[in-house]
Amino acid sequence: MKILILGGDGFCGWPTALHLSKKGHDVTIVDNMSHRQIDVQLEVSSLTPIATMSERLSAWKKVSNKKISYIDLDIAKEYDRLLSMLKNDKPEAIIHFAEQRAAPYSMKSSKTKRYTVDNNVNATHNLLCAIVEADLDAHVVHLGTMGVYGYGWSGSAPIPEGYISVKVETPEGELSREILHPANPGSVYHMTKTLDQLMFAFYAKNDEVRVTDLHQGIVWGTQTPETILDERLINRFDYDGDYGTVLNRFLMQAAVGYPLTVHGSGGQTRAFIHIKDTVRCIEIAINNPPKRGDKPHIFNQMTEVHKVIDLAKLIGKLTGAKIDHLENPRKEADKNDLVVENRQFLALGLQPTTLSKGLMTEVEDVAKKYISRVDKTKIPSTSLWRVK
Ligand code: NAD
Ligand code: USQ
Repeated sequence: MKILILGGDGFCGWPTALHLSKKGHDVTIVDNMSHRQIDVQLEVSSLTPIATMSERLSAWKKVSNKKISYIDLDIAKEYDRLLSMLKNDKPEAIIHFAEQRAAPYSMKSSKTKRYTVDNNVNATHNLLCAIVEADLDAHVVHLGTMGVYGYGWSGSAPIPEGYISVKVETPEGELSREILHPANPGSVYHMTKTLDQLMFAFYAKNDEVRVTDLHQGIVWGTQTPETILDERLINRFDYDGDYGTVLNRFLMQAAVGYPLTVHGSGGQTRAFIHIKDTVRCIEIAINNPPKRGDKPHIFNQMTEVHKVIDLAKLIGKLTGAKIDHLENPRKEADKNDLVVENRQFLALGLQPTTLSKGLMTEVEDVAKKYISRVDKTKIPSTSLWRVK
């Protein structure tokens, strides 16, 4: 299959590009390198030494004898180039990772809030609009987030996969409807993902664009069977206070002897998935496309649910790391219940990589190996949800 990977230089996009290329697909990466530019702006770098795109692609050619193409394009700003690319390349599937994805970065200042909205909303809308203008029947697979549902809205009731059944009282009697689960974003970044959902619903209804929206939990881990083949293929590992996500941050903090940075009590319960499973889920999604005229297919892309404090205690037990309870920089519930439906991926054959199988590998093979690259001053989360 001819596949475009928007955001294919990123943490989820790069291993996905390699996996799909290995499976024999004709892969083209599109990325404007904005995450690498934000690294420079924030004076942070990936814990792992990530190679340039041309080094990455030539290393892949060498180890696999397969070619991945690369186009440097800003999909939020360069509509005409995006349109010509779709008309010329005619991809059958388009995997859309190309958004600003850090909640703390999105809450840092009015500049980063506005950048996140401009970038993410325009990226998604330009893509949908260009697919229609190019008269292309490509399947869009978008990386959404579990955070669109919010936390605690429905108590301990399981979060369904995208849609919820409601009953409405009318003078003529009760009506039953299936609607998008109410959106309850916890950051400007998460808000952009709830806006994406409405754009998908509209373009699926109006133009019969085929969309699968993957509501993904927090991704942990670094390597996949392909990124491990050569050091120049290594995946990125963000550990800084803006882009680092909780479990990978704890693993790296344990390796350098930094007390684990639990926000508040750590009663926040979140959904998780290993990067190896992210890549497999995307392959499953492209192999099971919606039909024209279907409403967007929504899958909850997660495999496990944990409380932040339980993760910290588990890592503390395995490594001897101490735990620090910090004042929470975010505005979020101090504790919440979370039960998530993920039957669709399991039914389609996903076999989850569990925490118990991967935690220590990550500490030993990644965090400890690149310990000399750590800048401990970049660990604290300084982005505040409340304006002082
Ligand atoms: P990432 O920042 O590492 O990758 C995103 C890539 O998109 C970057 O390489 C960036 O340069 C590129 N990009 C951003 N805006 C662009 C634009 N306008 N034009 C072209 N390229 C652009 O992030 P990631 O962790 O790989 O996340 C990928 C997607 O998955 C995001 O949409 C994110 O919301 C979603 N997601 C990530 C996680 C996670 O834990 N990492 C969890 C759930 C959902
Ligand atoms: N947290 C800590 N200590 C830390 C970092 C985070 O206690 O050092 C807490 C946060 O306060 C929060 C939870 O851990 O309660 C998760 O934070 P996170 O940074 O790991 O995840 P989040 O900000 O939600 O964002 C990440 C990705 C985002 C994706 C989302 C999936 O950056 O792209 O959409 O996970 S989800 O959380 O399911 O919405």
